[in-house]
Amino acid sequence: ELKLRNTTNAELGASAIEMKDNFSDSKILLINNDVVQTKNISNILSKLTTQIKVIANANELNDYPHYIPDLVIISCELGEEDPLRISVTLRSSAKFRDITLILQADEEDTPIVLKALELGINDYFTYPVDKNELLARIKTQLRKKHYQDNLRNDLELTINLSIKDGLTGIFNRHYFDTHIKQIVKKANDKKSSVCLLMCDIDNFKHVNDTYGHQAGDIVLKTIANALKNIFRVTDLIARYGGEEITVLLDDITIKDAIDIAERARKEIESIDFKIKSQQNSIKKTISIGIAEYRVGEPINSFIDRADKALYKAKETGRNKVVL
Ligand code: GH3
Ligand code: MG
Ligand code: MG
Ligand code: MG
Repeated sequence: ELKLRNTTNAELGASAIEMKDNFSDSKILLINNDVVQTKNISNILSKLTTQIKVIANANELNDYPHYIPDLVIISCELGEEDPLRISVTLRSSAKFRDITLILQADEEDTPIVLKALELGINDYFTYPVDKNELLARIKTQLRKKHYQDNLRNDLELTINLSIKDGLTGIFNRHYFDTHIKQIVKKANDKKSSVCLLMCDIDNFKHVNDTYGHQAGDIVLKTIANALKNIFRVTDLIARYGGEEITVLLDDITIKDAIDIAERARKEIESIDFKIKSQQNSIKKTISIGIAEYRVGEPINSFIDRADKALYKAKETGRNKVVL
């Protein structure tokens, strides 16, 4: 039921609190070279958070490469620098695109304010500013930002859960099945070269049987992680089955695929796996079967050839790469 007329101030306040009323984790940046103004604004905003940073010009942001504020207040009087240009630059950068932008204007700055609002700035205020008005505006924006951040995080988490394997963090079988279809279609359309690596941990059962299933999990995780570091970000690494990991390499010659598979094999061989209950670390190896996609070939047959190559690697002694 929507009660518009009878809502008391107390009720309004309560619903605001439900949204977010603690802003101590919010980071606010002032881009302003006027010491009196920044002191005054910081003073007002210190009611909300202690995390207030002041810089005199936008370039100073480069001095803090890991700093990402939630909200930026950009002064209209920055001398050389154009506040609108700063706003657009921040918005269009991957790092700062989600931050809230507030313009601090003068009474006579109306044309800039209009332009800024058109360019996607979130809000503005005119200086000198009423303390309560400024607090109300900033709180509203920080609440909105908080809400959007949560929404985005939930969405990312959901997407992540549906395409990634929970134990290893690499892509899951479902994602692999979907992705290989696209890559093979591309290979057929553009005649680009695609290779598939089918990797399997050698004598993995022995780890489980000797040190327990949890130790096995750690070995599997470590190997998946090592593989992630070896291949390019564009290569698709997926958990195909229990301890089988596939790597789909797009736009690569078979020679390069063999080279990188060999590097992966050596890298795994060099790892000292730490097992909780054991004093000494243990060694593990992987075997890799490779297949190069043949134009027109069904996906099943492509995977099957990589599988057969893996089987041959196992049959002929393990810890090797076989084409
Ligand atoms: P091979 O060299 O022939 O591959 O020997 P292997 O022991 O690795 O082969 P096999 O396929 O017989 O055993 C694979 C084992 O991997 C069996 C299964 O219990 C174990 N396994 C599969 N998934 C997981 C997992 O998520 N965690 C752990 N700890 N073990 C797993
Ligand atoms: Mg002025
Ligand atoms: Mg195995
Ligand atoms: Mg296996």
